[in-house]
Amino acid sequence: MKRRIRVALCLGIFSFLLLSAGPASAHFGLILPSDDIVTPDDPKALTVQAKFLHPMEGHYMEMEKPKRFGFLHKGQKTDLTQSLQPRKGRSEDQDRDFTFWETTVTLRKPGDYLFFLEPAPYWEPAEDKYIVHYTKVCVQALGLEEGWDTPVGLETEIVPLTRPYGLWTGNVFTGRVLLKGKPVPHAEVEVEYLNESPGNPSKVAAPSDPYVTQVVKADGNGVFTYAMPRAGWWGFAALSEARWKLKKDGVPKPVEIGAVFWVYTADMK
Ligand SMILES: [Cu+2]
Repeated sequence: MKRRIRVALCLGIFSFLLLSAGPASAHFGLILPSDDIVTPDDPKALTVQAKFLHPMEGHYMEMEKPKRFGFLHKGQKTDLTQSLQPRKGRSEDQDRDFTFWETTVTLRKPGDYLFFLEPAPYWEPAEDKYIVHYTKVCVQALGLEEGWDTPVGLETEIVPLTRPYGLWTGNVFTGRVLLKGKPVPHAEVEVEYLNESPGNPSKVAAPSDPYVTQVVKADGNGVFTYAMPRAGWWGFAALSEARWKLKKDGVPKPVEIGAVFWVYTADMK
């Protein structure tokens, strides 16, 4: 609870609003592919964007070039960090541009592509700490459904127990939270809707602050479940404090490490 109030302060500072006017919301790393499924008759190049934001509010943070960005396919990692290009965006209610990162990749081989991202540490003055969100998304390619349940081996990550593509609105997403490869019992997982999801007809307004970020807790084995009530992209973030610190002006500061996973849901029509 405390943490979410501080996040509200961060938003206030960064949107140059009155501190008390900042809505409660959480930070999320985001990997946004132009498609979550690439079909054999449509093997087009995929645009993949990396962003750092408050998804429900549509507030974007300035993002430095990620430390590491790539995908895992059939047990092999491909590094795409050097292919990332900086892009500028502007969200409706912010009077400044923000930087995000983009690349294009053509998925030529069948199987699941687990895209992953390790960002540069983000300094959050309102919370007096750094934030590092290890982020993942799965793109299914050319008909072979294999690989989505493989851990990438990140410092912390969510490993899906639900196949993370081809999901209908209303489906549940179940995942396991890992820290250094081990389950995190009773991890707290924050869930947010990407209000600017492609295909989302109208922005969702939160009736009050608790609606912005949904919160679920994992069980004793680090397993959590959430049912997604709307078509679009949904982000899941499990947060831990790192054992290590990073220095800010020579002073060691705590580091929030997040395991973030994104899934897309479509309406049954
Ligand atoms: Cu922020």
